Amino acid sequence: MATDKLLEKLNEQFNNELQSAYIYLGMAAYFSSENMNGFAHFMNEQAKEEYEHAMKFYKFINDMDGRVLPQALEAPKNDYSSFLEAFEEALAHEKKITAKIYELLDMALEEKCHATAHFLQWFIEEQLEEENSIKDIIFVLKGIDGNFNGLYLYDKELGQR
Ligand code: OFO
Repeated sequence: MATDKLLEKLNEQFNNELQSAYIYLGMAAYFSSENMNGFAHFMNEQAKEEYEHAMKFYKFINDMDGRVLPQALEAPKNDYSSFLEAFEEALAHEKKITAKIYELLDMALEEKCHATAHFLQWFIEEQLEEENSIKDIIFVLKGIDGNFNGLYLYDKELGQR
């Protein structure tokens, strides 16, 4: 059974996932305002995934007889100097989230809570995938180097997500 300390940390992560959704929604709104619907679609899908991640924590906290405590979210940034900047910030954010998942796993292992350690395995893989998919986009955006034609074509590709 999870300790109160571990349940509190799981709750924190539930809120972090919602905050991630909100950050990506802010980025989607920025891309929409730039008339790049493929980029906006990509970020809206990302926001939906983050909500699903939060709901995995929601279910798990309940399964562990804890109580989910939603907290206030911070207003996300809604303007960026470039598309590259937005994705670089997304990568920096995901790295922070990965570190939080690792901390959570460290705590679960310290407390010998195998159910939590097992639950977190999915997130360890997911973080690796997310970081890598953002790195791929950053690579392409660096190549495009702000060129409108390049962005326009890449927008069509990201719209396929
Ligand atoms: Fe939930 O993976 Fe991103 O933050």
